[in-house]
Amino acid sequence: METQQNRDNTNNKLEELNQNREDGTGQFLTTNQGLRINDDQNSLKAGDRGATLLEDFILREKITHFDHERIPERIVHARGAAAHGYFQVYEPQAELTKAKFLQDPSVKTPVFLRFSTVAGSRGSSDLARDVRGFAVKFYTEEGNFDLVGNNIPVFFIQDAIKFPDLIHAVKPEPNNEIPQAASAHDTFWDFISITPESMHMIMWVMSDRSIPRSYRMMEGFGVHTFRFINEAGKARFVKFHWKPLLGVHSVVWDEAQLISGRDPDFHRRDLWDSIEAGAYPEWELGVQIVEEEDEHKFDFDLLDSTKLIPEELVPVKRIGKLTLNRNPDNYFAETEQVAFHLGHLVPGLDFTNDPLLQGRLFSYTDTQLKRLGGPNFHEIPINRPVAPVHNGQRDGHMRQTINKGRTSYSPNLINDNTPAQATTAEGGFSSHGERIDARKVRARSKSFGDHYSQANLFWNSQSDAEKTHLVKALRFELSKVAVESIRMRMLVQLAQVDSTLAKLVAEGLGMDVPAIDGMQLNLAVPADANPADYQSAPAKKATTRSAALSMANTVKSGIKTRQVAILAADGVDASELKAMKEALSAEEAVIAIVAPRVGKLKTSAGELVHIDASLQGTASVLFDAVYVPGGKQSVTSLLQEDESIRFIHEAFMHCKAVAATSEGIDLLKAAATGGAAALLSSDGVITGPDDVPQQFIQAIAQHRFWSREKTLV
Ligand code: HDE
Repeated sequence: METQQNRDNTNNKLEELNQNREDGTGQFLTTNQGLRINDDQNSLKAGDRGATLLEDFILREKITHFDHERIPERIVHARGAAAHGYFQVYEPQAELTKAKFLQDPSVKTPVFLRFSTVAGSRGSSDLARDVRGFAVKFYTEEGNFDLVGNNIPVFFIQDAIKFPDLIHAVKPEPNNEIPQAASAHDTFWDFISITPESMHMIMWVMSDRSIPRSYRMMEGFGVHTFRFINEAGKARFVKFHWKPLLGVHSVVWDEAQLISGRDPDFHRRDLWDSIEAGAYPEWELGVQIVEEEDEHKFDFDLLDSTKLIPEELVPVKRIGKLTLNRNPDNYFAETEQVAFHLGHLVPGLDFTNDPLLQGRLFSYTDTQLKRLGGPNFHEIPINRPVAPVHNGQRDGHMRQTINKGRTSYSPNLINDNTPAQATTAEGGFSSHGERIDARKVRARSKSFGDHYSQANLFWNSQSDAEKTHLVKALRFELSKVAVESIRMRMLVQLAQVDSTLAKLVAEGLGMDVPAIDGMQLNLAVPADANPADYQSAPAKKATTRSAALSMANTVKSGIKTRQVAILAADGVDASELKAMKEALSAEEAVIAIVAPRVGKLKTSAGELVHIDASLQGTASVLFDAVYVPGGKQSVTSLLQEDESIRFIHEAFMHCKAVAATSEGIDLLKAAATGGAAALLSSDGVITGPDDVPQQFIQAIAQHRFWSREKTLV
């Protein structure tokens, strides 16, 4: 099998990183000065029981380095996982942009992609209900381009000045630092309940989008409207999308909570293992293009990050593909030290005046100065561009570059006025000459004022199962809110989005939806302003549904990389086991034999089969589907284990594909709390008599069978 070690590392960024890679295999142990160490077990002492001597420079070096190992974690997006890969454009995009990496389909541009949760600390669980970061660094010939996006296309707030408030509200509460990586607490909902601009984002975050099945099965979005500029200087608005080739899939909330205990590294591990196995994750880069003259033709503002452009209004054109094909060698050096910034861009791209985007342009460099300790973070190997760097910036903590010559200023005569500025024809970046003629004001544009209509479009576009999950998520979150007035306010906000939604959430809280009675719904109002000017009208009811907003319409065509558990013990029916393994392997699913203990089991034909996990060491929530082959002895053993009953029960409750053949069906019956007949006749429960493996494969591809749940709508 291809492994990390023997893989062909062709891209130029990976080659460039080689100069910093270190491998101690087969080498002597040394100090940081290269001195070979003779005794790493004992410090230098006055006598063998004596006090340790200050002279022990080897001890001091080792302990001092250890003492300084930690750096501040990211204030947001602290927990992450990343991988290397490459991007290839399908066709030249010269009409849209002059960016070089979007021209030549034969060029593979190296990328580093970091996924993250937002609210939790570095050590929190992957499965928190949260937005996921989707940050891509393209190492292009013209310099680094960072597309620092999320897995949700809109954001909570419209203006960067509110970001510290939002994050303080969602982070653990300051008095007791509880709860970790969770929005289900008073301060978050306090802020949200009086900040109606967040209501569209709340719909997304309360949907299953915020509990992805894997990083490989998430969409990514640039969120803001950016600009593409072509060679002739023509500008167009652009929104960026990443579409996963495996489709967009999520787990269920109960499952997410269980995974957080069973394997808090579930998403990290999934990404790592898939790449190690050569099942490289892939996304297509999509763009929505809006001509400058159409800027004002929508009933929302393109500069407002709480709005998306429905794909029905502006289709997403897929222009290239990103493939992740190499895990990092070192988490800290690469995943932790990578520094993204929206202001890392290349000619052919530019910003808009989105006030959220504008604030981010300040924040990212500022935060790296604190986190990475000084102005030379661009020299850290993972951050270095492959394009050459020449300028007059000098010195500072941990400077690596040895700048030759006497000049570090421009213009100069001594060095022939170099490094020289580049003309635009030579690749020099010049900002788009947008005309601005305005009064200086602190204000929110009136065109940002409709806070509920797109929230309603989202709600209206969900399937019944998705709506049910969304209602239950809100019930869960708001049930954890202790302050009654916050729950009440939230119900009023939800009523502005959709009355059924509000009513269903209210039922779960044992409340009625309160009347508005002149209540101001938006308290984010400047002191001198008229509050009435800041109130949004209730949602314009969506007359259509946007198919792209529902995960029910995603790709469901295959089972590649899906994790399937086969429950078995000694005496398992050899031919049934073989038939299922062959069928699943042919579809590139990942199979794990789960048995009462680890080691090997003996099939009915006497063959020894490796056991991948014991029933105590794993759980159904770590798999997409489960199969129980026959074999009297095997099933009798499984029936004696509480964990195997629980395994089936949970898989069924989480609406997964479940299959069994011959005696294996007895385990399904034993696990059926609602009656065996009901379980066996449920959608996605495959017991034959026809070709069980093929039916099972089709069932796994469906991802989940929501018909097993009671819908609320
Ligand atoms: Fe970020 N954000 N953000 N953000 N963001 C950071 O930068 C910030 C926003 C996003 O894997 C920080 O290096 C402000 C939107 C990702 O390293 C910080 C505002 C979107 C990552 C910061 C936003 C994002 C960050 C913390 C409101 C989606 C992780 C550490 C104006 C389009 C990148 C760091 C990684 C990280 C600031 C809003 C995405 C503090 C002020 C909207 C994926 O600079």
